[in-house]
Amino acid sequence: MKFQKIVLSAVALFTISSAAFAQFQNAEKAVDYRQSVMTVINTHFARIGAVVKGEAPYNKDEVAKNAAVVAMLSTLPWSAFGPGYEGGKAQADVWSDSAKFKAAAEKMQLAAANLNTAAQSGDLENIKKAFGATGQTCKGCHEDFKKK
Ligand code: ASC
Repeated sequence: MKFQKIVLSAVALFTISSAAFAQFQNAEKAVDYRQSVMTVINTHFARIGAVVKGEAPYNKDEVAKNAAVVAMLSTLPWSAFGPGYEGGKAQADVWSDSAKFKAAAEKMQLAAANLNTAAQSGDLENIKKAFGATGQTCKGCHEDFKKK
């Protein structure tokens, strides 16, 4: 009886902690979440891009706001690429080569943080460089891990 109680408690504890670790109800929700986050990242990144390309005037506060959004959102998609969340446009390599994927994700977050630093300081030349570097991390990861 006592043993059964212990087993039941252990099962209950495991169920509760698994539920806490599983951040999405299912793969479809995870795919939807990461695609949504990347869509918003793209919107704000492209607004900086327009300035960098000379298609829009440089407004320090606007670029700073957009870069802060990109830097903040850059931290979000990765939990939605966890085990069991295969699908969407993600290649199987995201899960089979997760160390490489994690490194690419970290590179992007670091580049986005650097872009944000440049944007807050208001040096357009630095913003241009940091924008280019960030775009390269987006592109590189998509080339390796996104279905064409
Ligand atoms: C974006 C977006 C990408 C990258 C890439 C940068 O806004 O959707 O995939 O930037 O184009 O080179």
